[in-house]
Amino acid sequence: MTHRFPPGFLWGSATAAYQVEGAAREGGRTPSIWDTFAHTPGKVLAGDTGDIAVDHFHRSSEDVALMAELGLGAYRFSVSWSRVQPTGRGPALQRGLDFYRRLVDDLLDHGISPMLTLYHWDLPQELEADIHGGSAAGGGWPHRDTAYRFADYAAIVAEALGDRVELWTTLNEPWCSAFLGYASGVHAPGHTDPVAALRAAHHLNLAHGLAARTLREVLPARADIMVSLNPAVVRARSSAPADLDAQRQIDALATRIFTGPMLHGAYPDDLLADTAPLTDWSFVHDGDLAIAHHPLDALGINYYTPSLVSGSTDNAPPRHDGHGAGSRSPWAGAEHIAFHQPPGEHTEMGWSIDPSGLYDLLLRFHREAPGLPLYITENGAAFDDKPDAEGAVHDPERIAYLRGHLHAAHRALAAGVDLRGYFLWSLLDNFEWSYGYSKRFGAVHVDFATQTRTPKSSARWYAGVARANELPDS
Ligand code: IFM
Repeated sequence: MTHRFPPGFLWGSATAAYQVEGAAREGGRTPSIWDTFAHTPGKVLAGDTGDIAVDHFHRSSEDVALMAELGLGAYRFSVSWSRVQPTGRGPALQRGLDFYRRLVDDLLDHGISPMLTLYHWDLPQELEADIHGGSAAGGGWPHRDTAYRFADYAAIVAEALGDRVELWTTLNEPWCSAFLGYASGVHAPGHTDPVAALRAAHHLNLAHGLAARTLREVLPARADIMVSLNPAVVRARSSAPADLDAQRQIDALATRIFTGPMLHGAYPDDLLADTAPLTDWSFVHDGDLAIAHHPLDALGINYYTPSLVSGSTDNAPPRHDGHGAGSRSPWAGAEHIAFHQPPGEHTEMGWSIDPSGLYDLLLRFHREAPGLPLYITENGAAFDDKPDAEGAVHDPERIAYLRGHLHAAHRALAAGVDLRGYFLWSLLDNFEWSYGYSKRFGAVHVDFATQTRTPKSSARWYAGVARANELPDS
């Protein structure tokens, strides 16, 4: 049986600005919440920061040439908001926009389609510290005005690059921005307030809708507007009512809190009931949900691993993902729910390897949003990859991971899912947030001391799949 993909299927790789660019203080860029967080002692493993990262800002031509050599058809990158609009409000900084224009032109010259993400977690620090709005939660995403600032920023980027970028993503994984940033504290800005996290989630939904509306006004009709979510695949440890209820609750907090407004124009009733002891949701204003429900041209899905939950904590303490002293549960109002390690193999992140979760997600959204094309905007794995004596990097575990997940994607296509592309996370080893440089997700190895790039065997394998538009039998 052959595993051919449809003609025109997009094979790409992905990165994000703070994880790869470096050049943190160049060209007028101001700090984002991640610069501040990473420079706060104890927040990131080994005190690592994105100051230099993998120097993509200076090496983007080399990196684009590498993508071309690998035969990749698309590159998903994010724009650093504080590089193009330093204070998060007011005029654009042309020098910042010029960097992205050069990157996009370089990609197009090499026949690589750019997919641009407006927000991959690096809010300008000035907006986090904003006191103008007078919100009890201070600035940042718990503060309503941030959503409007985001729409203005979207207009700046769309006006600068709308003539040459056709694939636009508003937010990347807003769950992480809201719940890891404001409830568990393992991500910037490092707050541990569950109500702030729920407010942040709502303002991210609003920001997405406002930005999608702006993009639709500014961009040519051919441009596709989407959002990249990390919907959870939540499995119950047993069919006991308490475990099934835990599964429902986490699904609401992880996934339906975003897909409700974005795809259906409403928050799920069970989410509102579960969180009623914390908030009355009065921060949702009339008309917000209609804005969040802006029509989309596609949906981006990021998938790595499933979760296994139970409703009682008698056998396992709740497990919170992420490094960081003083972190709490990200699950606002559901802190009692226990997360268990699923059986079987796992990656260097401790994440279990289960391609069936990807299949399940693709089928879920195929059914839930009929007619909406899907992209896998992130999928990949961290392993402890090391160069051998000859300098080559062999990563058979990553090849096996990719093969399994691409088989799952192919199965979903065969079941009728309108899947348009796959973006491997990540092109390069990079700054893995609170884990610093300790986790390598790249198909291309980076020596962080010299910035030397070495394609791993998985990069060559993936290049072969992309060129053939087909999965090899073995
Ligand atoms: O590195 C991250 C990325 O920034 C967002 N999605 C998950 C990846 C792996 O943790």
